[in-house]
Amino acid sequence: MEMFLTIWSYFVNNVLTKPQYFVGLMVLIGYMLLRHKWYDTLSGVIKAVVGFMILQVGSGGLVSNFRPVLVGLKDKFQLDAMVIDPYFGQNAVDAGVGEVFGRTFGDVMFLLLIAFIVNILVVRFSRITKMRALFTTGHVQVQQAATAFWLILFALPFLNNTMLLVVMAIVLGLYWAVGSNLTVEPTQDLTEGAGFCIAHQQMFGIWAVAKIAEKMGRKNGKVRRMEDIELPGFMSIFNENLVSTALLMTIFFGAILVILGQDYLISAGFMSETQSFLFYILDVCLKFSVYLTVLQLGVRTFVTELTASFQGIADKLLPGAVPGVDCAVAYGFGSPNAVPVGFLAGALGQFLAIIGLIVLKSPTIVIAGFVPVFFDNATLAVYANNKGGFKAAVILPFFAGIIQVLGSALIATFVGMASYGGYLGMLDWATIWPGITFVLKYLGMAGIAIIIIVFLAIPQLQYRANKEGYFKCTEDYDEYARLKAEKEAQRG
Ligand code: ASC
Repeated sequence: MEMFLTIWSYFVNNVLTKPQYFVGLMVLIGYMLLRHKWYDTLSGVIKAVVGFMILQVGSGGLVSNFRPVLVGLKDKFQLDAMVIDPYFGQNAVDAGVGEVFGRTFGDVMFLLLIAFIVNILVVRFSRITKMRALFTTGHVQVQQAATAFWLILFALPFLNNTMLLVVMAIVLGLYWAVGSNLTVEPTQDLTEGAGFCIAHQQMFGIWAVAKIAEKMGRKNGKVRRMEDIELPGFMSIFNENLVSTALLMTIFFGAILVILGQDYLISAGFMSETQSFLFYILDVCLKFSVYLTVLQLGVRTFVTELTASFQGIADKLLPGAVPGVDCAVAYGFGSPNAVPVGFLAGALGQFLAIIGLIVLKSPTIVIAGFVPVFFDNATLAVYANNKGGFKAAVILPFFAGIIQVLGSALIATFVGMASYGGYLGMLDWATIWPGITFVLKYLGMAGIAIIIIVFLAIPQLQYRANKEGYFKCTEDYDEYARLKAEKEAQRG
């Protein structure tokens, strides 16, 4: 017994609470089950562990780089400034979960594993659950598991650890399964049956935008898409993540650093007296791009192994299911112009909402992060354009931008994440997840039941609305499209 306890605590201290080794262990088990060659398994495990360590370098850098702005705004104006961005959100959880709840990021990785198993199980029984999609976007799963962990722990502090983990895993696993399932039809329509759906951070958003855009398109008679509209060439600079991050951060943080002023930054010890103020600002702002790039490299390196080792297992277990993939995959379909247009419309919405927060003296000020403003709104625009044309692709991301800021400010202040400098900030996490958090917080056990029932009901309602075509959509898209056209002709 004594020996078992010693081994267990060694395992907990060195593997379970050290995400880099925990991810490595998951990959090891996955590849061993798949009977991969020993050297492929070894290489996968190394990539998983080292990839996670690279991510830690990036996220550590972001935290220290963000410090002058956070500390400065607090000191000078008693403001909590918070970046809405999945990586900043993940960081905030990493930084705060120990201090606030006495938990570690290792717990988050464990939640991810169990929630993913929930997703696999409900898709395994898709004839009953009507859920057809497996969430495979691992880096997003890490960010979402981290945020869901905080939100649910905040809402249900009275549950013991095991119950809490079970509730979290069911809610998060159902969100993955139900959300990605909602994107099946719009994505199959966009790609004319390419056989994937979206597993990202705006899945309910995609569904809602597709529905609203369809109505807008119908009302206007013929759908006027942006395929033939020419954009000025300079917009192409926003196609590159690294460049846009540098530009956006220089504009936002540059402005804040100028407002904080050289004197404050020197007196607080952030900058030395001999340093040029201009180059200090450039240094700080451009480093965001550096650390984000490092962090993304780390994520990509370990996630590839994580999903590959899991995917093989899923393939054997889940015939007929479609994989949910990164939202950026959708940019290869529809109009390429929808991407920058959605980004700019969303950015305008976000900026207006941020000005609103400042004018109304909100206790939390939001700083636009690159990932929501770009990936959310560009994605929404691709779907809006496909279903409703140019107008829908401008108007809907604009409102999404406003919601991303206001919803995130509200929930992050409420649950205390704002003081750790970041919140996930993508559309579903500024709408659906605040809703889930409020229901759990105020209705307790009844809230848990309501959320699970609603999640289970959504795919059933989708199925009821189209019994004949529902499974055809993933299994035989041409037949699905034929049935749909027939129905529409009948409707006139
Ligand atoms: C995210 C996230 C990213 C991007 C990427 C888009 O939510 O964490 O790195 O969006 O997945 O392709």
